[in-house]
Amino acid sequence: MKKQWWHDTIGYQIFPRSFQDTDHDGNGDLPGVIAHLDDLADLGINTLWLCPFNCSPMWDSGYDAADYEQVDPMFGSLDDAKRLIAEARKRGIRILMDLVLNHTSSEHAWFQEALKDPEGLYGNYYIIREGREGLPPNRWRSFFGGSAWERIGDSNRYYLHIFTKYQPDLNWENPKVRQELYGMINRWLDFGIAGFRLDSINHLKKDFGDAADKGDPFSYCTNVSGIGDMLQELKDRTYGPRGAFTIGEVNGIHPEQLEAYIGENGYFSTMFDFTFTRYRIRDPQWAGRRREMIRACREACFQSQRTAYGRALFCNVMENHDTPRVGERFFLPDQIGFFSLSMIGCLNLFLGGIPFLYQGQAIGMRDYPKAALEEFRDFTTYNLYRDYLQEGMTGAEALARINRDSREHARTPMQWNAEANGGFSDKKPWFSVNPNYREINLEAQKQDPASLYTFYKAMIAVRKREDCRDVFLYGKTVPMYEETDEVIAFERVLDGKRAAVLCNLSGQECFLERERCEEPERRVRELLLDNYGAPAFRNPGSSSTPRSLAEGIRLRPFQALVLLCD
Ligand code: ISL
Repeated sequence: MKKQWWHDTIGYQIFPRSFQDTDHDGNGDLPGVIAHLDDLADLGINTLWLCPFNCSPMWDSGYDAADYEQVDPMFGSLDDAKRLIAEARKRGIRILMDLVLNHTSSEHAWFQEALKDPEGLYGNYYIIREGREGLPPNRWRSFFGGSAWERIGDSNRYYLHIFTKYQPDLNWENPKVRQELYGMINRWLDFGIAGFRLDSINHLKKDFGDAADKGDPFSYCTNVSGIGDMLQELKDRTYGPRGAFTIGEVNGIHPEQLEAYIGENGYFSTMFDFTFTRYRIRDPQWAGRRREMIRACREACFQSQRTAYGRALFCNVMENHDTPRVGERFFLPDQIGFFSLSMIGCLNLFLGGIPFLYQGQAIGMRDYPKAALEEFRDFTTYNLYRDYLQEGMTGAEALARINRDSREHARTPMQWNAEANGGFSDKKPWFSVNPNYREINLEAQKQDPASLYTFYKAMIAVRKREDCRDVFLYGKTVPMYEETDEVIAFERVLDGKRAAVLCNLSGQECFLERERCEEPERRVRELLLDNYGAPAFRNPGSSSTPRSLAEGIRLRPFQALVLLCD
């Protein structure tokens, strides 16, 4: 695979509104990111993806841009953005922006003009259609519940919004729209942005045929035939010629499309592998079936690895701003702690591909259930609550469902220390801080040689080691011990160099028997990591370090071993 400058990425996603408040308004801001660049460099991070910080009414946390080229005053100014880029660069850190091209805010000037004159120039910047006898143009649904059409005043016209009604879809069939957006993207590249995470990017093209009647209710707007031409033009007219780093948020493409999307000449540098964000032990389908869930997740994970090997690099994530925290998704409540979280972190760092962490993941931040609906802040939470009531749930049942699945668990303010509000703000935070900040915070863990943060630092240091980096980035992933339940184990193999990653996802000890090892003669040359091996998380020559896989390996509950092998 041809080497690219961004192949050394150790990424970190920041949800700016919940990162650090420095101007005493209860909201995180860009100077707050600057204030913690040393912390991020200390962890070993070299790439930051910031969720949107453009002007926005914040109906969808900034994924509703009212002005693509201004920084929302909540987050600061363009000067702050410039300073962030400069200060990050001094620490070897590059900044990616979150680019939301599928839709704008309903408060964007273009949309306001479209409402005034739906037949005019800006009316064709959006997707406005005639209704049918007082009904929407068709039965398309929004990802966030309800119809995908919103009526314009008391006219018979409707506009399309595949997300909230505050996010009208842009008409990507209109070359003027594409022209406007390309200009904006190139100006951000001129500004010093190193690349982009491209939001909802596989929804740009809509199928106005009879798509609504196909199986998947979202087939009308997901990976619609012909979208490749749009994505190719987007790349050719903006980040492609600059060699910028791009991460596509893409769901549901077929393996044979992978090359077109993220191959050497793909539309994007990489795209997220959402495998591990899709499995949730609290989903009814997995209730009481954790063993089966892990088996399904392992199969999907190895399938991704096989699909990508030698062709492309996925971007591996365990958490993001759209999912509950990984601890609550994979473990029973009494299992969530240092060992389970450090073990699952090994899968984030040592599977093939580009690793991205989410803010709070490296210190083990947790879900924060709410006692009342009013404590939630996400508009989509209220949409979902309304839908659950319409489905016949009681208020308590709907609230319980929201607490089980809400993406807002990942949006509680970052827990920096044991001071008020976890050190996030000296004013009332826009969203309540998890009260466990007194026990779970960065300051405490930085001092603790046996903390999750220290283990993440150790993992990243191993990931970046000169003699290991290429194995973990490009190496073939060869599954191991696949018959052993609740274990995800594999070798990474490149040019004869081998690293075994052995993760016990169960709360019981397990034994990896020689007979089940395809390469029993594999000798262990170095113990790279052992989450039971604090403080150095590796204890060369200790009794627990196997000398060869042939001996069979005993894994303690939630133990993770990373072994360099001959
Ligand atoms: O395609 C999907 C499911 O198959 C959805 O996951 C969809 O792609 C996803 O919800 C898009 O999420 C992104 O865009 C949203 C925003 O609310 C999310 O936070 C962002 O990650 C609208 O901009």
